[in-house]
Amino acid sequence: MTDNSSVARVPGIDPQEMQEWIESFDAVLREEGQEAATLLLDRLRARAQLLGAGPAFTANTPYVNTIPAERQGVFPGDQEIERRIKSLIRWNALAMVVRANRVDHSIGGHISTYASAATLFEVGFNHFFRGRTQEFEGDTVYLQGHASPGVYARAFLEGRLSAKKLENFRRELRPDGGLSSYPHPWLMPDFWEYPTVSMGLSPLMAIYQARFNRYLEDRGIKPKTNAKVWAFLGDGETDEPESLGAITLASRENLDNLIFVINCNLQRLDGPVRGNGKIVQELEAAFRGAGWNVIKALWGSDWDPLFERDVDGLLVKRLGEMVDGEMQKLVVESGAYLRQHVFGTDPRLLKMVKDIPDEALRTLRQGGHDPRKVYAAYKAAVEHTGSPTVILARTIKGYGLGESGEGRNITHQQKKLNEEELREFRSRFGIPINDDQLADTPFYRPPEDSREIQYLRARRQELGGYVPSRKVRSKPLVADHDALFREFLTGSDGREVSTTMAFVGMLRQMLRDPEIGKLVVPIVPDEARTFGMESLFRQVGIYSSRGQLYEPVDVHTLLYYKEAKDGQILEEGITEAGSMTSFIAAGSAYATHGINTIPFFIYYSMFGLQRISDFIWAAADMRCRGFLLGGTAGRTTLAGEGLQHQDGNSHILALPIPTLWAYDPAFAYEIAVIIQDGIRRMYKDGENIFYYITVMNEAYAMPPMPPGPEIRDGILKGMYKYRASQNKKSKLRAQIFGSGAILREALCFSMPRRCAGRSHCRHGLPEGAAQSRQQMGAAPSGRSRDRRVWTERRPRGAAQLLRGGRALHHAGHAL
Ligand SMILES: Cc1ncc(C[n+]2csc(CCOP(=O)(O)OP(=O)(O)O)c2C)c(N)n1
Ligand SMILES: [Mg+2]
Repeated sequence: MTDNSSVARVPGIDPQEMQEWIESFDAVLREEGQEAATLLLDRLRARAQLLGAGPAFTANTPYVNTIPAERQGVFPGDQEIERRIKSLIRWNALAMVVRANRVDHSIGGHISTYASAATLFEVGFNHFFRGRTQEFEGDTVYLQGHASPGVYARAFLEGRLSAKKLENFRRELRPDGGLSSYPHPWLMPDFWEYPTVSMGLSPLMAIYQARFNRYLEDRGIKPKTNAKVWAFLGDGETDEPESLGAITLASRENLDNLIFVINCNLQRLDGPVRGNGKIVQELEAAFRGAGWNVIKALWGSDWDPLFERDVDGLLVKRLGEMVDGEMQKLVVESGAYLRQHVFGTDPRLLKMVKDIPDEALRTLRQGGHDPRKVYAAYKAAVEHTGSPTVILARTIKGYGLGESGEGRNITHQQKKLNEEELREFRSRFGIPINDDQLADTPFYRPPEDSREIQYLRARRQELGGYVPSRKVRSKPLVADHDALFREFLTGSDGREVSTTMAFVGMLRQMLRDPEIGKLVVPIVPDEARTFGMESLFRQVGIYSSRGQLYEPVDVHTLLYYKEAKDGQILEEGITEAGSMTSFIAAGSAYATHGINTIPFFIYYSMFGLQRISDFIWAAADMRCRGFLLGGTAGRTTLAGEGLQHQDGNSHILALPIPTLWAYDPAFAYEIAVIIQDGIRRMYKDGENIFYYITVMNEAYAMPPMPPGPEIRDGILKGMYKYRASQNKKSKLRAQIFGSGAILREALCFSMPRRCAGRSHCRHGLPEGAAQSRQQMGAAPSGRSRDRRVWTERRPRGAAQLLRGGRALHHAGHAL
């Protein structure tokens, strides 16, 4: 029973009546349960709407924990020992950065991100993140990159990293090796799986990874599991457009295998994320609006008794109206300040905290620093079905750094602590290091048989091994796939086709192959028709987790838009960034899942390296494999389209990426040689490289591959002699180079007399094509060859779609 006097007055409502409403609701909740109470509210809301008195729209819930104390359940771990382990990790993470910066003050590193994320990480490591074992594929965890010192410090306690490695943080080239600044699978291939430090990439990668996991399951390529994809993000990071850019895809696809944890310390690098607003509420509205399950973990257990006393919601209201700038101030101020500024606005609030001393008020914990609240949120997230979950956890940036950084605007760049500050930190977290050792700031690892180490190891063993940990588990392919590409080496018999069409022909062949057919993952951002790929819709289907719930408008045509639950094409819609993260998921599946999926991502070349290069770098860092195809490349004949088809720079942008093999072919046989060799290098020999191949829309006759063993080699190296000069008399010698779109111009120049009109120029055409073909052992022309490799053999009626490069050419103009 509530005391009538404590009910806040609502203007125009009799307090007695208000009291009765609250009591009735409490009774329904108590006796009928939460579901009934929610239904009652829904019903009332609907009724109010009907009578024209509907409540104003709000996508927010009050500024309190989503999971009330009475429903949070029991924390299953040993809280005291976990706190000690966490303290040791905090110390070693801090020591790593402080020591490195003593040697060289330009080394950098971060202390305060991990300081705020420690509990969020530790509850995951001790209770949730499952390692990859023979029996279970394991969870995928994207860890906030700037918190890497904490991950290294944990691995040190786990016995996975030596003190020497920690010593050489950010100095990987030291004699005994070191540790990369951030999660970097290229530099630490046995440790890191996912590069996360370029902010905004990992949320998008996580969404498409979770969707790709479902794709593999729906296509029967991997067994269905309850593995989760976790992504730990900063609240400032959510300002990156990529961070929230695909959240509706995650809910649309019901990705309940996906969990975001957003570390809401209210600060970014320079200052508050939303000084004049509330980032938690803003994110809640965005995610709820997008259909996510939102769990707020804002307040620690110390706050529970206060909320219990807050029957009329005064405290909740007060916390809801304070902007983040004020909230941040509370962290650095005294308990008296907090009493005055939070509770001093209403005598009834002051009454609530009258028995709590200032010091206890000051140290009231945030939800993200309370393992019980974090555990409850994670448990609810992993048990939730039907939609992805985001956990918004309130923390303090630089937690534990006291005067030297806690909650302060400078904290992000804090890398040095003086002896006094180190002493305070040491004492606060109970690290067994003497005062006289502080100047040296040594790492500390308790003995192997200590309770801490035993506990930590036991927890990881129970959860299937260490995380993060990268292991390549796929088996190499065996076939050489000669037969798939042979037809493309022999030219098109004078038929005019584009290199795009040639590539699509190869893709079609590969999709039919018994070894690699099911492993091929075609990815398109709404350009399949432009590239003449629509016949693949029918051949292998477009992936849709729901199958096809409607009769497509073109169902009566042969090439109808076929969506299927086991469809193979990832038709991503207009998102090159999203498509690229699908590429990353598929291109790294050889390590993540032990499955050699081979992605072919084809897009307008102008919207690739120029637009989403950071993702392409991330793919390189992740040791991704696969093929990027830059379509309509090279200053095409689609000039009327403006700059979207005037790519002359993507190869320049490809150049600096060390593992990206970029080619600008002009002839089908070149593409065939490159792709076949690429599959061998990546999936048979296990090289961690990927390919960028530009393909064009211009149609011309494809010559056969010139004879000679050096040609194949030359193509792969990037240069070979296509033709010698026919002018034998000239004293002067010229070497004319060309590739891709300019190659046919180069061929004109190589003629004794330059041709007058390029559009009708035939100099690019091979001479003695039949002869070359015979020399190569291919079927001579005249004998009927199977033309399906160039364009799909189709029944009459679809002829206009068959016209290879030309059809493509016209389609391009129509866009
Ligand atoms: C794309 C990108 N831009 C800028 C940075 C530089 N940077 C590193 S950390 C940081 C602030 C991070 O703030 P937040 O996301 O809130 O994480 P916190 O450290 O507060 O947990 C910035 C701007 C970056 N790493 N990536
Ligand atoms: Mg932050």
